[in-house]
Amino acid sequence: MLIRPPARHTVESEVPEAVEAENLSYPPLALLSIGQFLLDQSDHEVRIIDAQLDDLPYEDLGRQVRDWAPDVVGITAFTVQLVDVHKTIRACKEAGVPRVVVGGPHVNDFPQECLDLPGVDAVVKGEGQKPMLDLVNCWAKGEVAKGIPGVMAHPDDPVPVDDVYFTNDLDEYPILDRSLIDYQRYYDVMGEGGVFTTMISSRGCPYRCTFCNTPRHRYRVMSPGRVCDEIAACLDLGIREIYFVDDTFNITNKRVIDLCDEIISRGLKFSWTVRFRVKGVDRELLEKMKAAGCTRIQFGVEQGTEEGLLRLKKDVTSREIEHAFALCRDVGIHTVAYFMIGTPTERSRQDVLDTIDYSIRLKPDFVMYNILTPFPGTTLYDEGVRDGVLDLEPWLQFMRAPNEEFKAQVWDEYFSREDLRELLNLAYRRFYWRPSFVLRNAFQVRNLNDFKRKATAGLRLLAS
Ligand code: B12
Ligand code: SF4
Repeated sequence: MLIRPPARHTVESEVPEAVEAENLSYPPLALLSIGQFLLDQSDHEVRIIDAQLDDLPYEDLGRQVRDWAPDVVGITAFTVQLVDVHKTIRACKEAGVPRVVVGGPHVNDFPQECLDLPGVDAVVKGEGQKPMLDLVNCWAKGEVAKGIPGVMAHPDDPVPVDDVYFTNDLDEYPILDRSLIDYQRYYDVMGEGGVFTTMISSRGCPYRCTFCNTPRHRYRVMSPGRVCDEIAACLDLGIREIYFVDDTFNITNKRVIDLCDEIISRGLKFSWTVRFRVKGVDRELLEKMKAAGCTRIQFGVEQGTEEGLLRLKKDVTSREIEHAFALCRDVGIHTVAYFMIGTPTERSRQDVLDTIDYSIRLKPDFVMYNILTPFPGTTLYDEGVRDGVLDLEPWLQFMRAPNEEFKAQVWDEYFSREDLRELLNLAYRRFYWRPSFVLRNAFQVRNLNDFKRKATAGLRLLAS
């Protein structure tokens, strides 16, 4: 049984609740990938529970686990959701589950701390498909799990902490059958209201933004043919919108163009969204993407000043940013701009207001603002510790004993947490409550459900 924990006690978030609530409507892609691999390569039975989607109370979760009585439960873990991961582990153990495995981004960063949590029998680092298969096969044969690449298991597995599993050939992963989950219930608040899913077509990113610790040396892509096979399987299920969650979709323009050519030549009709870097965006690329059905590009802009961009090692200039947004407008692809506020180079309220103004001047279709929250394991975090702004100890305590009171430290050299939240709310109001934005979106609403979703998100934002 593979479980995404409920999102009840997420570490106090750096985005307003209204935005967070809408964010949590994406499918559990990691669990789907692992479940599909197990089904493909073994006779194990698999069931996926998305306790987040249903906001499942722990008693109900425990009941479902007891009813199905799995031999092994696998849980996916984001660091910010550690309290819920912890409660999920407890619910499973109380329901009599013999073995609990935890994987996901949190484990990649803090494997030993996670293995030491009560109730955890093993952790999996890196891509979990193959390690999870080897682990459950090993347990099914009654053997002690030792020496499986990417796995650390009790008791006394001698696998070194830095041993992480990655495949060199992403095409070897089986095509995901989204009917393993309740795929019609997921949606994208910025989307067009059609049946929606997420997909991943590459792993890693070679850039070095200081706030991000995605694996740098292991950038790998799926072939266009493999990606299109999975798209075709989605279309067969009636899915019409796909969000590619690759860290950075456009590491090279050639790969994007090859994929677009394949989509066009196969006649695959759907609308899609990607996460992009600004660098390298040109008209030829955008026109090709538009022809292949791309309707939206999400850009991590983060800052509007050269100093801010340099400090975060974004490796782009504000001129390149403005050029990319102008080109998208011209070609007719919607844009989302991600910004951070409360960065080390925003030293006064005016600096943050300048960031907000810059985001409006760029004229994206949507903006997402986050308060910068440096995560341990990133270069920015190390810089904060070096400069005496951040302290690792509270994080370590949280990871060893997750508790609901923990608040992640923000970069508080110039602003208090309260100041930053106030500025964050101001940023959302300034962007979204401009008459030009409200009017444009009123005309873009496609159906009643779409209207309800957008209106609810908007009203919650206004109230925050
Ligand atoms: C899409 C995405 C989102 C989406 C949807 C997230 C979701 N719940 O599905 C949204 C926009 C909501 C989001 C929000 C956030 N995100 Co996000 N997000 C991603 C992104 C781009 C893709 C995730 C994905 O679907 N990957 C595809 C799957 C197939 O890969 P995977 O998750 O890595 O899973 C593999 C392994 O980890 C492992 N595995 C995973 N689970 C399990 C379980 C078991 C049992 C096993 C054995 C193995 C295993 O095997 C999987 C298959 O190979 C990643 C970066 C990335 N490219 O992965 C960041 C990432 C996961 N996000 C991150 C962060 C920090 C956040 C936020 C905190 C940001 C913020 N400031 O608000 C929020 C938190 C949201 C919340 N409340 O939980 C970090 C997580 C760091 C951490 N230590 O937890 C990441 C890694 C980005 C980064 N490099 O910093 N995110
Ligand atoms: S471009 Fe995106 S994924 Fe790559 S290092 Fe920067 S923030 Fe991380």
